Amino acid sequence: MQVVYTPIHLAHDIDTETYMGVGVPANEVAERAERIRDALTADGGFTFNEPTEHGEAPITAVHDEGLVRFLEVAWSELRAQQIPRPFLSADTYPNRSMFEGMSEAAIGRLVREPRQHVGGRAGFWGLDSAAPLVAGTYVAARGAVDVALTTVDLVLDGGAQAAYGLCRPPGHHAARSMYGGYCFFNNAAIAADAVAKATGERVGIIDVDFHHGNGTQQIFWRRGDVRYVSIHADPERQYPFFLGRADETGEGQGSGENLNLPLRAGATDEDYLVAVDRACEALDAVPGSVIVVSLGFDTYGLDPIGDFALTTAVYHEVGRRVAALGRRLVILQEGGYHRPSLGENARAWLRGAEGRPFEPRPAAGFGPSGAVAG
Ligand code: SP5
Ligand code: ZN
Repeated sequence: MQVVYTPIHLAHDIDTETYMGVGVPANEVAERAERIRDALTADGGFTFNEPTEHGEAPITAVHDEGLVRFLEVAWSELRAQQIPRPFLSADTYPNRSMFEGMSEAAIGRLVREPRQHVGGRAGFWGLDSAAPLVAGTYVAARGAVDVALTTVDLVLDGGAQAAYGLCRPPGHHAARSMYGGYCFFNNAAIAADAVAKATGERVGIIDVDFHHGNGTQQIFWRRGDVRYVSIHADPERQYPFFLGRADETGEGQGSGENLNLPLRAGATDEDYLVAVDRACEALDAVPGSVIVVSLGFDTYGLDPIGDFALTTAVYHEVGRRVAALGRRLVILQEGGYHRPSLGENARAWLRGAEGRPFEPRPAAGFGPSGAVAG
């Protein structure tokens, strides 16, 4: 399988994030992508490509240009304002209750980017305080978009039946006018929009990250040309809390084009495959030749921030079932934070999608049960 990877992601790395106001070891670290790259290299069945630059137009096709400009200057603003922090996170968010009782017109005028304080600007554009922004974040996020769009090129122009973009930072929490959840630009949404425009066909997205892809849902909420289907932890108990429920189905042209399949804590391989079959049914009903996959491994039983119980073996089966739809696949990396298993899990999924046998590597320390060997 063709893979797209760039070391540019290394520019965005951090050892601490904040969780509910306290510094904790960062989850979304550079080691994640390096682990996956190493496992795919060792497998021998993957061909690595460097991304090509695709410019800003495909980004502003789905994101507000103000978000792009903020991310571009946020780090230098933090430094210029002499706020000594190892990373930027917001001061104040515009909680909707701040404007309670005001008209929608008044709220529309008030909720705007404050120009002079970077902590206020970050509050305006940000979803949460757990997406640390550092000196290399913008360059890395632009690199991840180029990885996604080069993966699209391999599928649309290069004739690949499936290709994998090792995107980092991930993207599915980033909305049209918002970053967050370790995400800055929505790689999968940018890719799906590019596919829709290039082919004139409808596009399906299947999001199998542990978390609901609130950003992707928001971007395509009113669009009839992109169907978004997501399997994720019930937002009653997990991030992003305010989107991802089963009754969110889209509006306008997008009515009926959004399908959320929330799962309980402790969801097993069997539970998961039932949801995968429902997701595949919804995608099978959409005409078109390309499906974009938002691929996360935070569904793994040992993931430090997830609460599902999936094993490495099920990833091979999920890849197989998604490929069985017979569409060309643009597979893009999202989350997954149990570093020791990431390479094996990615390898299993991608081998399944390519119709190759599972063949787990017990020497790597993680067997099909997900248990630590030895
Ligand atoms: C792309 C992606 O997977 N983003 C995930 C963002 C999750 N942000 C919230 C992290 C909350 C960590 N909770 C730790 C609970 C430990 N019991
Ligand atoms: Zn996730």
